[in-house]
Amino acid sequence: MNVDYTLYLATDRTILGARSLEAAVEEAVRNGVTVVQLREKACASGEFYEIGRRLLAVTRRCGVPLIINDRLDILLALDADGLHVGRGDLPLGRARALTPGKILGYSVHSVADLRHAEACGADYVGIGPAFPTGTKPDAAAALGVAGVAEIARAASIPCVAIGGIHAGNAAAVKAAGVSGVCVISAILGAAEIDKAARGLRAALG
Ligand code: TZP
Ligand code: MG
Repeated sequence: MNVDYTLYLATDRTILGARSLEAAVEEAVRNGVTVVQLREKACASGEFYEIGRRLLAVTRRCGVPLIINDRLDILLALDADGLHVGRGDLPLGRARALTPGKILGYSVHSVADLRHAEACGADYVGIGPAFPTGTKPDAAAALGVAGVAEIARAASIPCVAIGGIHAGNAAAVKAAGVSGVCVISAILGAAEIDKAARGLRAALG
């Protein structure tokens, strides 16, 4: 599958307040988001499936891929477009074997992690955290633009940078050689989601 990673939105309902996730994601996609990841950390399986079902209707209608964080069972049950795993999740090689024809992403923090992703047949990697972030309390130390660039330079598969990225630093991160940037709070935490997505797209060129 040919994926446009330019502006990758991962979800977190906890920062959305009273707004519906589907409405927020649709607004973001209509204003420049090119790929969506359903990432819900505190969610029972039935609820995860139900949110995914509603979100998939949105992403299908808008023509962007929906990637599921961590949960292979939910990906398969929904027949969504991809799976994203990290260290400590399902082993990447097993995830690859079980997701033929789907997008498979892996979170990396080093060139060694990247090599593992490539060896296992991942389609892309998420490099992070680029900058300090309050969204992922257990995130490793920030890599900075130079750290992101070092991994991106070594990569033979598409890379997206994640962590603390917003319209003010997105251009510098993109210049590090990534295919795109992944954000949570810069879009879902914004008072005006349409403007936030457009601002990021403008910064990314
Ligand atoms: N992985 C590394 S940093 C991060 C994840 C999931 C959180 C990114 O959230 P934000 O709000 O875009 O900094
Ligand atoms: Mg994970």
